[in-house]
Amino acid sequence: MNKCSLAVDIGASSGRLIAGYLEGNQLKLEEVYRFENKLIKHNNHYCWDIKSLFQEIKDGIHQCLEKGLQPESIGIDTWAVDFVLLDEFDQLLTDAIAYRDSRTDGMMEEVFEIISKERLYLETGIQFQKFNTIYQLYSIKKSNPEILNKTKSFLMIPDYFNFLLTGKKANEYTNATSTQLVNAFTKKWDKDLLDQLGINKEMFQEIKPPKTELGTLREELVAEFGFDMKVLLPATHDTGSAVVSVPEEDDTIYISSGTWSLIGVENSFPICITKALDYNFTNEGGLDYRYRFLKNIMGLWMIQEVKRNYDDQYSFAELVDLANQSTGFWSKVNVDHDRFLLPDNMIEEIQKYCEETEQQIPTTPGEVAKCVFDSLAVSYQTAINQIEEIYEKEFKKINVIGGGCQNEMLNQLIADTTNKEVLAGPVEATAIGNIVSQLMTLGELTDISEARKMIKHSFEIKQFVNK
Ligand code: LFR
Repeated sequence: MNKCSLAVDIGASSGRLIAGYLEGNQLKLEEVYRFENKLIKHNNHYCWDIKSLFQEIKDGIHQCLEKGLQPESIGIDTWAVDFVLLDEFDQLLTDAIAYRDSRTDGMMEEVFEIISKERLYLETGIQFQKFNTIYQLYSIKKSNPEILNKTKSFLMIPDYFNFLLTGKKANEYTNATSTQLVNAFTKKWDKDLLDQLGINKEMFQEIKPPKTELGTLREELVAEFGFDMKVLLPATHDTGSAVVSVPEEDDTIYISSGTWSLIGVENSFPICITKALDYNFTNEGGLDYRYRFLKNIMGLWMIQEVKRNYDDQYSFAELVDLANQSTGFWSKVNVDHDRFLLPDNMIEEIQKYCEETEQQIPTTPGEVAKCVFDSLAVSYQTAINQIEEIYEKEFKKINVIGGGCQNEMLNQLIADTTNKEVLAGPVEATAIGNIVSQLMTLGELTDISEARKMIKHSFEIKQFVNK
C-alpha cells in the first residue's frame, strides 16, 4: 500500500478519524472511528469537552492500528475561532469555552469603540461574527484580566491537540485567520490591533502554514501506541480543508454544508472592499495562501436543533420526508439572525419568528423542517446575488460539499431557487482536504490541482438541475 495518512476531523456535532491513501489514480478512504461531539455546560458557560475529545483521538488511533493500518502521518482539523490559554506550566487556565456561549454578547460593539469596523476589516479581511476570537479574548480581558496576564500560550483547538500529540506549540495559519487578529496581507499576528486592545502579544505562537511538519509523537504516546508517526499541519480550520476538495474550480460557487453553510468562492487575494464589508463576507486564509471569500449561513445547525428539540423522535431522513409532504407551507425565517445561534428551543424560536412577522406558524415537524430548508435556500440565493454583484459576473454552478450534500431535497431546492446546476459531493470533503494536504507534504501528490483532479474521479458527485 502507498503511504497512508490519518485525518482527524472534528465538527461541532461529531468527529471522525479517516485514513486515506492513493491507489492508482484514485484516493481511497477508510473510516476508522467516529464519535459524538456536543456542547457541555460548565461553570455557567457552554464549553467543549476538550479532555474527552483528546481521549477520542487516542482511541481512534488505537482503532486504526487494530485495523492493520500504520499511518505515516496524522493531521487534525476542527471548527474555528475557539481556543485555550495555557500558563507557564502548560496547564489550562480556562475551559475551552464554545463560540455559541453568550460571553461575547455586546463585545463586538465595545471593540468598535477602540478600533473602527472599517479598519478591522481592511487589515484582517475577516467577517464580523460576534463569536470571533478577538471578541472572546476581549470578553476575558473585561471579566478576568488576570487570566490574560498569566497566559503564556494561546492555542486554538487543533493547535492544542497538536501540542498534546507532539509537545510542540504553533498557531496554524488558516485557523489563526479566523481570530480576526491576523493581517490579511502580511499573514502575521497584527501587533497593532493587539496593542490597541491591550491584549498580551507574547502568548501568540509563530504562525505556521498548512503542509508544515510539526513534529512526531511524544515519547509516552510512542510507548502507548507502539509506533511513531509524523504530525502534519493540514488546513486545521475545517472549512479550509473542506474547500481544498471542491473539485470544480471555474465559475463555481461552493457551499460547504454542515453545522454551518459556508458559501463563497476561492481567490488568490483578499477582497476587502466596502461592498464586501457591507455584505459581511470574509477572506479566510487557505492552503497555499488562497483566500476563501465566503459568508457563514446558519446551516444545518437549525435542523440538528429541531431534531434534538423533538427528542430525536425523527431521523434527519424522516424530517426531510415530512418536509417534502408539507407542500402547502411557505413561511420563512431569516436564518442569519443571531436569535438562532443558541435559542433555548429552536422550534419555539422559529414559531415566534413566524408569529412576529405575521406568517403562518409551523406546527407539525414537517412544517418546521420545511420552513428551515426553504429559509436556508433563500439565504443562499441572497448570498449568491451578493457574490455575483461583487464579481460582476454570473456563476454557472454550485458545488455543495460536506455531510449536508446528502440532503437531496435541499440540493434540489437550491437548483430550483437559483436556476443553476448543483453538484453534490464529496461528502467527506473536510477529511479529504485534510488527507490530500498531508499527502502533498509527504510528496505523494504534487499540488492542489492534481489533488482536485484526483478527488473529482475518486468520489461520487451527483447533479441536480431546475425541474
Ligand atoms: C464550520 C466552522 C466555520 C466557522 C464556524 C465556527 O465548522 O469552522 O467555518 O465560522 O465553524 O468556528
